[in-house]
Amino acid sequence: MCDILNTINCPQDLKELPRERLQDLAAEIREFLIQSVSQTGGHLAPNLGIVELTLALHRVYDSPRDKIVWDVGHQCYVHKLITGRRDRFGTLRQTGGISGFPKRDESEHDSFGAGHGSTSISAALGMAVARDRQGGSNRVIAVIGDGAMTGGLAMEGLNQAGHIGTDLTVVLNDNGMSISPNVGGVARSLHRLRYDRGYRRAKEHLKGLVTQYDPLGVGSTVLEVLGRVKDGARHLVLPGTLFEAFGLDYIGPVDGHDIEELLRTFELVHDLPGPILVHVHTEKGKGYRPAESNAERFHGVQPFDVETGETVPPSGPGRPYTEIFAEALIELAAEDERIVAITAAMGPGTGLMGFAEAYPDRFFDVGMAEQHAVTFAAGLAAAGLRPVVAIYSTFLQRAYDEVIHDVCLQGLPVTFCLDRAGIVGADGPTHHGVYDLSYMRHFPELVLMAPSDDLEMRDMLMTALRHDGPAAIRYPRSASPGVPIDRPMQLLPIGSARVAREGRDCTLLSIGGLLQEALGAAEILGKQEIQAEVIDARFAKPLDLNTIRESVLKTGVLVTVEENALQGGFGSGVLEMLESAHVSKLVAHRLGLPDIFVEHGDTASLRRRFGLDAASIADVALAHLPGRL
Ligand SMILES: Cc1ncc(C[n+]2csc(CCOP(=O)(O)OP(=O)(O)O)c2C)c(N)n1
Repeated sequence: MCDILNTINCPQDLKELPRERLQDLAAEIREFLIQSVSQTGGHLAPNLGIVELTLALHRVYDSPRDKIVWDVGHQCYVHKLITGRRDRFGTLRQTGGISGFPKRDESEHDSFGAGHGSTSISAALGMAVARDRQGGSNRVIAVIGDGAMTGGLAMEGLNQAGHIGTDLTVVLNDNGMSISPNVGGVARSLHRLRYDRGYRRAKEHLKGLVTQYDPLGVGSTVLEVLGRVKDGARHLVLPGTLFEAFGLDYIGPVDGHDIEELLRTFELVHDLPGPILVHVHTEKGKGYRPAESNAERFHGVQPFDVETGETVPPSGPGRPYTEIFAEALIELAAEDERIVAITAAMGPGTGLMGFAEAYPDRFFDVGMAEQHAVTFAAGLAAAGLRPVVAIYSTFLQRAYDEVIHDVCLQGLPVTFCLDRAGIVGADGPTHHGVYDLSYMRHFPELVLMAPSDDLEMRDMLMTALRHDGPAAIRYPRSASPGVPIDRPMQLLPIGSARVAREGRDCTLLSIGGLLQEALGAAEILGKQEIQAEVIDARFAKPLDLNTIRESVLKTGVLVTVEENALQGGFGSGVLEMLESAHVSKLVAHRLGLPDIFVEHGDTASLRRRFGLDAASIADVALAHLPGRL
């Protein structure tokens, strides 16, 4: 089935393959990807769409000497397959296995790590400038999707690339989709380019022009001649003016599933000087019908049945916090017209599509532009609305300054809903949301919360939206404990913790979803006649000094539990507070994530590894009891 693919162990093997066999190889790769990702889960649709493009790049360019920089990096599976990782592909995203993203320490062909979007042009430009300074002659190619192109960072990269003018190729992989259909002015103009009949007529006209310039048909394709046609003629017919305004030469659009056209294009571009943008049209999910008809669902997918495309729904009592948040938001929005919701290209992931349907004119997808999302929200709040910015914890890192400078410093009532806080599992270190307690805890004015169950999630959202200032709620990817929603939402007193279980021997103080583990630890300790007091902090800021002080003065032993980096995290905050309050007679231990980047893998195993499960918490508490130290 994979007769050709099995012979490709490095890009050189690909170069030696007869050109006419490349299309067959593409078909084998698609089949391989569908089968393999159906077992491991992963980013299927983006990879199915980029098979021919990846083959053409590796055929024409000379990796690792030439640098191919993947934007976001979720579309690097084909690249991994042909750069020596086919045999390990079954371990994709599994504990100890290969990563779902490019990683510099995984292969010399992964020239730059990624996971977050819009970085490729800046990184590739850096490599190009370093090459120039070192007298090198290698080529540098950034491959960026139309979704990632909506991020400001991409525009900043283009701006400098045009200014510097060095040799750099930007390949725009345009499939009309971010995770959902792409949005915004750039997307609209790319869309027009794809479907506008006037444009297509103009392209035909160009063919005529080409014949005039090239009557003998020496270079027979439009693209070959484009490189030689005078600028003026090109401007007449090609609406690549956005990129040309930045100072890049524009070539395209090219059919991204026509391997011959791709090869001819890159063979031409390979030797052209200066910064060039090659615009490639692809279809997300190409070659697998369920993914073609629902590219959004197959953008990133859990293991699925190849025949039907169905995934196995997660089992267990709880529900995703995302869902609980989304329902509560719709309820609250019904009573308060000032509430509006913002996503940065993550409508489905953040659960906001129901809100978008219920209140289409109160929903804003701003593209992959977290910084803009936050300052846009600040503007909305400054003018009287109550914006909710729903962003994954890891992506809000992008907007650190905007949260401080535009929101908190002005005390504006923006609610940040940080989904996927904590360990996220298979996506790994670029996506774990394990820094937000650290990076938000020191913002004056901000109220920072984390729910431990379904009811708290709802109460916190109401509390945030009624608070006359900035507030943030961080919640995990893992399911809630499934507490029945049997009462209306309630306002929580700002900065109030809750004693979840009384005890006298030690205090287990947890924030967020790990409360269940802390309660589990208390059960284990109870069997050994040790009475642990368990406190659900609820607020990481402001902290509840009275409740915490009272408990530790009683027990003398404190264990803090958080799914966040220990550095500057929740536990650090508690110890700082106790020190300021001169509570010094206690034995304290902080549980959380150590000062390393946590790899990808199964969430439960990662929690165990870092001591965040009930048994480990109980062990730590035991070890710190008087007489046991
Ligand atoms: C800064 C940032 N925001 C959001 C995301 C989540 N995300 C991952 S892929 C993606 C869409 C990418 O679309 P595009 O660049 O067009 O690539 P395609 O999947 O279409 O190949 C988004 C929004 C991210 N990775 N990084």
